[in-house]
Amino acid sequence: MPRSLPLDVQLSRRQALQLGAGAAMLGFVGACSATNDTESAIGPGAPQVRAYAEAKARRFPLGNVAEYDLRAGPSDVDIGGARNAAWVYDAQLPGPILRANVGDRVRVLFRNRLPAATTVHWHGLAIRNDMDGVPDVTQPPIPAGTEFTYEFIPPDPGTYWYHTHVDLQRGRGLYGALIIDDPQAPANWDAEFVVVLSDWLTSRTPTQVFDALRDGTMESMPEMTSPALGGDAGDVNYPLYLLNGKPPADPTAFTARPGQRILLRIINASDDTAFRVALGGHRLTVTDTDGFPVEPVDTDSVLIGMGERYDATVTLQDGAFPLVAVAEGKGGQAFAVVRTATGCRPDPAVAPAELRGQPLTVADLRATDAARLPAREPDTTLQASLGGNMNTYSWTINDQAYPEHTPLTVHQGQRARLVYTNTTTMYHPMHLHGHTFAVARPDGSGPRKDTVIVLPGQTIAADIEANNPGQWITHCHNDYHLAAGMTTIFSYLS
Ligand SMILES: [Cu+2]
Repeated sequence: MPRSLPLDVQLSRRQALQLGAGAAMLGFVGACSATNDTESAIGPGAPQVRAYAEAKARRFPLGNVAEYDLRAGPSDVDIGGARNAAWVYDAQLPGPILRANVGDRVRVLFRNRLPAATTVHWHGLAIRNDMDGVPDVTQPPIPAGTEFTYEFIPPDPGTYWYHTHVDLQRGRGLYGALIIDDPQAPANWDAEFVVVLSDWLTSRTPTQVFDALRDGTMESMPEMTSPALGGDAGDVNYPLYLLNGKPPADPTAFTARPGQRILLRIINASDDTAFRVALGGHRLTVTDTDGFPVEPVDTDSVLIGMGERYDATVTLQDGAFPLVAVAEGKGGQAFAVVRTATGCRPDPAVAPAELRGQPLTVADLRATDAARLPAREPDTTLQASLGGNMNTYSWTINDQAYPEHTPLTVHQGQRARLVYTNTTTMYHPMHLHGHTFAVARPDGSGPRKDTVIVLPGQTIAADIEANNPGQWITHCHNDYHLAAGMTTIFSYLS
């Protein structure tokens, strides 16, 4: 692989031409990029994007180069003794844990060996726009059989993940954990367990399920509702829920010693499932969400939507304990064993007492002082009204189904308030690329997040420092809702 790429990744001449320097980038972005004669959208190839990358490089002059090879391809994976046809990274489910230090130059030589075009998105990282991996917005899709080198500087430590951003490929297995360490902040735990949760189809592809949802030919499903999610818990009932790619019948085993302090890094990589997570016999201390610290809070269980991450510490008792992630409102569960001693394995169908009661949600979290955004009046307020119609299986933002959209526009240096209003009967985990917003609260205590559950009828405002120029999507992290159009573009203008 190339060893001498400059920070500005060498794009092929064709890519450079396609991406352009500004508004006339690609089809549907370019079509609505200009708001008047003097303003135009800052595209991924714009000098402002390069300037952002160069500023990051100056901020971290001592960063190392962290190089990875990553290959996407079809692979049969073993799910509880059964071979499942999957699309995965490096022939494993989930993909390999990618790890770097904050400020490193992460360089990933990505090889697409899928029978389809794809991209890789680095979920949660405020990296340069042209490395964000959104097809037709930040880069052309990477054709089957070709390579693309991603190169970026992760500016914040924490728990992140990576996944494809094309069609409904993610649910076939294209996801993995991405951990950014801070060498200046020594770990105050003895070991860490990375927990990747997903929902899994055994006999259909997500595209087939989506087509059935659209056609109205989906078989009738059991009632799926959850008070914690304010109503509908999902559109799809899954045969299996996986923890680190393993079903309850063949669970992952985490081992440690009694009394050890463990950091759980919990990532919800699923398409249509929120999870309620608990460790039997223990309380969890939540310390971070979406990579950013919160005032530590003790809880029996955590509710985690698609795309979200929660970090929690726990001091382990002596024995073998169930780590359970219930598919909220759906009935099944993902399961692993946490073992500090010999003894019987817990029943994979166990319902630990910690799952009763109210799970912790974003409403229970307060940003640490260091993580707060400074108080500032918004320069601009942007509305994102979340709509849907189950009869036509259409999911919209401001009554438009992407790629039809009217961009939400900002200028670099502004404080923007993005107001998500959910007019539907289902929750939507809303994700913004390239930024970690603050959940707006009058007292400024809202946690920093890049993905937040917006409950039915609820309004949540995201306060954003507009300091990462480019074209960024904001979308629902339910992959079926994304495919149906619940996306718009947070567009920087110059
Ligand atoms: Cu949604």
